[in-house]
Amino acid sequence: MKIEKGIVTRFHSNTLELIDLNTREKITAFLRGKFKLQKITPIVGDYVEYSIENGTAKIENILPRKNLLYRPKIANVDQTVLVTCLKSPKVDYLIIDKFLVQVEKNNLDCVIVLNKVDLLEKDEIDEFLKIYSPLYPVVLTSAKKKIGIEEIKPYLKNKISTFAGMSGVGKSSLLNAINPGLKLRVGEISEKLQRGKHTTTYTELLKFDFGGFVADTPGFAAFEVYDFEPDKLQNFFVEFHEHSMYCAFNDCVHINEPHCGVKDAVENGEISEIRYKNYLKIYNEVSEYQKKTRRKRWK
Ligand SMILES: Nc1nc2c(ncn2[C@@H]2O[C@H](COP(=O)(O)OP(=O)(O)OP(=O)(O)O)[C@@H](O)[C@H]2O)c(=O)[nH]1
Ligand SMILES: [Mg+2]
Ligand SMILES: [Zn+2]
Repeated sequence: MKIEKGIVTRFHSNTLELIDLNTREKITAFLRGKFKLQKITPIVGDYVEYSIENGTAKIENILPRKNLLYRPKIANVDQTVLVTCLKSPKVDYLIIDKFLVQVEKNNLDCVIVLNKVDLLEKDEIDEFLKIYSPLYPVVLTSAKKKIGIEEIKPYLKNKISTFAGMSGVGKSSLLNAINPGLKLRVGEISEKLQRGKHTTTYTELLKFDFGGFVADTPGFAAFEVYDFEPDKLQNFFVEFHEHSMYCAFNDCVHINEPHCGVKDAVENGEISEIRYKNYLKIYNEVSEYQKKTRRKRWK
């Protein structure tokens, strides 16, 4: 029996779609009964070994995962491309920072794409760049006007990426501009609500013609996963690290403590005030969340 290697691109109840890593062919494969007994299910992004018998492909082995993301559920992700816009739908910096907390919590590399720049004034773009370009690579794009499309490609080549971001920011539109063969469905922005309509509803791994895979994930509105202690939040604000070593207290959370390196850096402009304020807001949300779940546990 010959064993081939593939990557899982989509999952149905009983069958899986694979792309063979050598031939790049699309294959539909079945799970062997042993996986059900062992309660192991492959997920999108898994590297698998499969065999073909009488024209039927069967999964033989699921290879060890490099990592596992839960929202969306996908394995072996190299990086997140955080797609955002500022207008239509309106996205504020707090939402962006919440996404970045999730990115850092999952220990993923991140590229930020600011889409719909055709709707923005220069000073709006400059403010965005001032906050985020010292922290992450930032690419400015317009899927509509085909701006910045070539600049994103090198970040995507030969990697497994997820496109994350609120519904309606233009994730599917951008992917269509990057690789027209993908032909993804694009939604409208509800005029009344100024929100996206959750056009993309399932997780699928798509193949770029120039090499690499991407999951165009459903835009998630309720992504808050605060399953960590509030004092850990500072670890997910990457620019805090180099300043926290000047804090007088080892366990400083940079809020009420005196002689705080992070607060000093906010004061002298080395850390963005907007980011710091969002830190405080998210800190309170995490604290509230933790209190609530603790109360539930005691009941
Ligand atoms: N003005 C402008 N509109 C854009 C741009 N990119 C996308 N849009 C529009 O934004 C709307 C939403 O685009 P989608 O690509 O469906 O957004 P999405 O992020 O995939 O949304 P979900 O699948 O719901 O998560 C569509 O009407 C697009 O035409 C852009 O660069 N500029
Ligand atoms: Mg979409
Ligand atoms: Zn401090």
